[in-house]
Amino acid sequence: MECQEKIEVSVFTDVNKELFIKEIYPLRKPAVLKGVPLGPCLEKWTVEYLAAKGGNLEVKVHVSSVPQMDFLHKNFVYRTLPFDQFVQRAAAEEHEEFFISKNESYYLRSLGEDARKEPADLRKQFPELAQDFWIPPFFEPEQFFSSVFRISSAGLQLWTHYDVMDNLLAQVTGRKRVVLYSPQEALHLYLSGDKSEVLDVDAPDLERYPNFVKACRHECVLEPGDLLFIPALWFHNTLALQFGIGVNVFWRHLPPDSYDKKDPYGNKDPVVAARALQALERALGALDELPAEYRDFYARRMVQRIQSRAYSHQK
Ligand SMILES: O=C(O)CCC(=O)C(=O)O
Repeated sequence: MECQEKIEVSVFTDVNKELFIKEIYPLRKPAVLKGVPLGPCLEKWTVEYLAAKGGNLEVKVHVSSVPQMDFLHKNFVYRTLPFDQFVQRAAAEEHEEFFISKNESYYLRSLGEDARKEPADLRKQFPELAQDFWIPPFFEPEQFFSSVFRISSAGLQLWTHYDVMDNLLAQVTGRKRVVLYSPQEALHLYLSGDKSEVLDVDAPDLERYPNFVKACRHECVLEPGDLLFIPALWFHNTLALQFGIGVNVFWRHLPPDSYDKKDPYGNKDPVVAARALQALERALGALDELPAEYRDFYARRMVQRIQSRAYSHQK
């Protein structure tokens, strides 16, 4: 059935650690948190200041001729720029120097020193700027996984995806719309790995993706100083309404051994889930040995078994 309602993400004001841990975190639902002290970044992080303090560290950025970035069909290129130049370009609408076109859009998701091994940590890659951003003390220090710059041109829209860590997305400057879908909507989002194939969440191609209308949309607009709690596995799609600077902090919700050790992005499925998915592929390979009529019958039985044994929600 089509989902009729658009659900506004709940907003909590004057959130402190106790309120977060007792009232918000256990719900495992997204929440906008207002009034959490984020440090001097809120006043200081102008383009000029960021360029001066961030220096000329080389950063790998996404560059696209259209603002709606599509990871699955790769409508963007990766380019390297000194951080100071990148910030200046991302803040401008037209560029004298460009890679593809003078109106190209930019997006930075900062990376660790060795991007294939190490998660991003502002304190290591941008020590001077990191002092200006106070990580909210809503989890134990040993649960910390990464802190990531998210800097986007105005209009930049990032594809719908999920991460496997709990996440606080801090909006430091600029406004950003975020659309979210609960993990129970997975069957309606046409997933390819951790990403949805439905690129345009506002005008989806319903001939290709008819079940998308069944997915209930949660939505909020983040203002500078807001934090968005995105629980692990919640799908999110962001749209920068203005040039904006964000930082997101991922932390481990599950015991440390649950996570893939070689996952600098925080988006690889937990080891046990990855094992289950591999076992499913093996089971599907076994079904391939049957004639179509039998394969169909046993596949339906497997679906039913999975539903009755492992689903904890009806949707
Ligand atoms: O804010 C953005 O641009 C994307 C944020 C995001 O994907 C995340 O925090 O996981």
